[in-house]
Amino acid sequence: MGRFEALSATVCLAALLAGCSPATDAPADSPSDSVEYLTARVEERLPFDASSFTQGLEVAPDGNLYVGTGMEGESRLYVRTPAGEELRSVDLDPLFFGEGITRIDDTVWELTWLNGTAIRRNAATLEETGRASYDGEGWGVCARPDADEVIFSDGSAELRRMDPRTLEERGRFTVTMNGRPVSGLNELECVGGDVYANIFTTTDIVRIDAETGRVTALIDASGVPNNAADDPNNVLNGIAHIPGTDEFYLTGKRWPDMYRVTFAPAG
Ligand SMILES: [Ca+2]
Repeated sequence: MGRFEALSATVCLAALLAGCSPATDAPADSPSDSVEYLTARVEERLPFDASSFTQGLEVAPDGNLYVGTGMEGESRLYVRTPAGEELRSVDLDPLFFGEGITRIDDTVWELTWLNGTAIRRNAATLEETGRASYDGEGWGVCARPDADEVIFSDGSAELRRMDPRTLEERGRFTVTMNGRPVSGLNELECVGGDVYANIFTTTDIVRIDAETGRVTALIDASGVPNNAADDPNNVLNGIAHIPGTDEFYLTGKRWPDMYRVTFAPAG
């Protein structure tokens, strides 16, 4: 989701939880999930790009980052080092509003928000190699090569499973915590059997079981400094797992910083 108009439709998960006690507030016919409560701890601050309306963030096997950005006329996909050196960049069609990105094998996909179009590119050169269509809005995307699927978000509580080569939809599932749908699922990150998702406009991240859709952890990232200009659009958005570690990068829309973080038990 690119713009701020939909804010009123979203729910702060933390606020929702504040009124809930485990088990007793869950609907009678739904299970009480075992949810871990974690906190994002900053290990290192790295430079980012205050002009990037960040919508997608992923680390390549060589440790460099793919970044997808939004806004019509400004959207692009670029590759940079963790230290901030930009290695290559391609602009989207100025009519497109770029959204989530993910890499699988030698392909990078970039979604668009309201255009119903995903751009497929060569992961090394970023040259366009094709396009795919999908229904509705495109928000976040992440690849699960071991499951031969791509997970796709549209801002609702539903995630889609798609063919990683064609983005043909195979099915949908609802993300729930203690039986309640969790809406506003935005930028995604697939790690093994888990899908991590930013919750739109909040500093909450959920870890979702990719098979059942149940939330297994709620991660409080409110302690990660947001040094972006004072604009309600400039929220946390961007989570990328660092391969071979238990660490992640977090950033946001027009954030001048990116943070290497770990997720530790809260308290
Ligand atoms: Ca990501």
